[in-house]
Amino acid sequence: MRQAGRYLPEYRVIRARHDFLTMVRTPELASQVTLQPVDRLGVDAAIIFSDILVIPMALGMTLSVEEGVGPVLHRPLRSERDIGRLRPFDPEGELSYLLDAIRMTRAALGGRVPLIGFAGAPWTLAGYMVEGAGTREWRAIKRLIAEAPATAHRLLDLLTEAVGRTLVAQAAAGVQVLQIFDSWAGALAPRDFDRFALPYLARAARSVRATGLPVIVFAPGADWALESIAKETGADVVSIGWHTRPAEARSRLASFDVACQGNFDPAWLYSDPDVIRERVREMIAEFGVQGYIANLGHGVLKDTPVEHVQEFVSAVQGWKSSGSERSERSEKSEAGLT
Ligand code: 1CP
Repeated sequence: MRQAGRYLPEYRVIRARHDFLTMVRTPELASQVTLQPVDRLGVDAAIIFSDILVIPMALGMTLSVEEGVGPVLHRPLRSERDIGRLRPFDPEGELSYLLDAIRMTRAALGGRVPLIGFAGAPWTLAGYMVEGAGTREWRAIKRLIAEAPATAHRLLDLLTEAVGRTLVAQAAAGVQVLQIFDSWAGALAPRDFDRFALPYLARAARSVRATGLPVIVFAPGADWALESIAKETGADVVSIGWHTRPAEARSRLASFDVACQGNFDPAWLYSDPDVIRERVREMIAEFGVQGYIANLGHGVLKDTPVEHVQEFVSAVQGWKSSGSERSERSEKSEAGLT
């Protein structure tokens, strides 16, 4: 999940001097910020400091990140003509800052922890490009799929190619894991998810198989589709949102060869460190340690006390070294039973 950001004092120091987009587009700054949670928290992986909205920018849209408003894409796409105005996609040219940041970060990490690259899924990117910003109702994008489904499919198709090529370019630049965020999956009714999100998510995920890198897929709010996500995307890891009970996710995914990641509700990082520790213990016990990446179920919320994030990490890492609290699942697997 998002692990850099304003809850980190050292992030705020850099952010006070540069706006968010300058940070994203300056490889030295992006690399520096990527390392902050690794250095401060001792997390087991780094995720490159960037944003899912770099693809719409590379396609020619203008992005601004406004104080108190969040990211805004100007002149949102509403018609076939608007889509026709997008630029041909060239990740090596338009996203060279991202690829340079990856190369620089790999060198700076010196193999300490793996580096994760990522992109937004086609449906989520289409949502931002048609709405222009985050929204509660998703009225413009839903109107487009209802009124002009062929236009929506054309946009989704174009984005699928862009997402796949961006991830492949990140792999070539040195990331060691790829994650696809379908953050707006929960906006769709199941049958619409099956038509407008899942096939494109699956195509994007499958188009990067040739890199040989592990692929993580995250579609929060559409956890009812866990099985079809696992089946259609062929992902190595399915990220579980905090709406879903770990044991339920595990049992529904038992017949697929996938690991699970998640799913601590980041809001509970506001609670007392003792409560965090107890909740982490429960979460890990429920998931079981086999094929499991302990993580949040969404990004760190701003104003989260950094010591509480540290508590989460040390509770997870403490579990690793304590033999007494292992789940039945991992004991079985150690005995070669699973
Ligand atoms: O300092 C600031 O004001 C910027 C806040 C911020 C940050 C730290 C934004 C704006 N993006 C990011 C970085 C970011 N975005 C990372 C960082 C990697 C790291 O941890 O170092 C990642 C993985 C993302 C991905 C991203 N951006 C997603 C997918 C994950 C998710 O949260 O579902 C989404 C939806 C975005 C869009 C976005 N960018 C920024 C904001 C505030 C948002 C959400 C806006 C909205 O939907 O209303």
